[in-house]
Amino acid sequence: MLKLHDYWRSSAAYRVRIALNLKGLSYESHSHDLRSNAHHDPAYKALNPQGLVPALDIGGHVLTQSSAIMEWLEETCPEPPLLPPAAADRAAVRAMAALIACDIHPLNNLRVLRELKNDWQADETQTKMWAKGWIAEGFTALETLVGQHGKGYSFGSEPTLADCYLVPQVFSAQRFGVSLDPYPNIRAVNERCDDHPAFVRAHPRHQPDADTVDSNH
Ligand SMILES: N[C@@H](CCC(=O)N[C@@H](CS)C(=O)NCC(=O)O)C(=O)O
Repeated sequence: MLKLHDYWRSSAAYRVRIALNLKGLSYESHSHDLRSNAHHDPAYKALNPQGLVPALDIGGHVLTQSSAIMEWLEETCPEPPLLPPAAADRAAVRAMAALIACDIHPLNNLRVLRELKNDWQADETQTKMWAKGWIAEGFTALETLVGQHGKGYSFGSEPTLADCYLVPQVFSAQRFGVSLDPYPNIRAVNERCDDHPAFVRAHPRHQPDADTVDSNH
């Protein structure tokens, strides 16, 4: 049985939940509450030296980094494919994924926002503006890419890895109060995914460790 080191509101873990569901793989979820720094626990750091979620225990090995985990899923469980057949198309999907994973998400991560507040005395409004600014810059480019490549989903007419990244990033953007009005292509893909059972089951509010009353902390 696959064991996912998870947290309901982690967007990197959310990506992996979507991919596992799209592949039809069952897994056990082990939650680490980021608010209480459960991910800093030495026992967890022995599994993932970065102390970040997600990590996937595949029995004998623990995989870290959501992109590496999802590539492993794609290699070991190729059906249904989450990458298109042509190499250039695969590069386009990976580029959309990297735009989110490398150029948006790390700038808005919990530890970065905590450091802005604690070490650089940024207040709530300033950290929010920081996060929203980087999301807007990334989404502006992603909007164009989805317009070029999407036919219902981010790339083509079937879910790909790009959607596994887009949907959690939209969820996170909405928590920061980003409007999707300037991004109709991104919004349409997100709405399409909202109707897909693999995405619905992976949604933070459907996770066993989710708060019953959502807070923004
Ligand atoms: N590049 C990593 C990012 C993982 C990551 O940043 N996870 C976040 C939750 S989305 C985390 O554990 N944050 C804890 C912290 O910032 O202290 C991946 O894709 O797996």
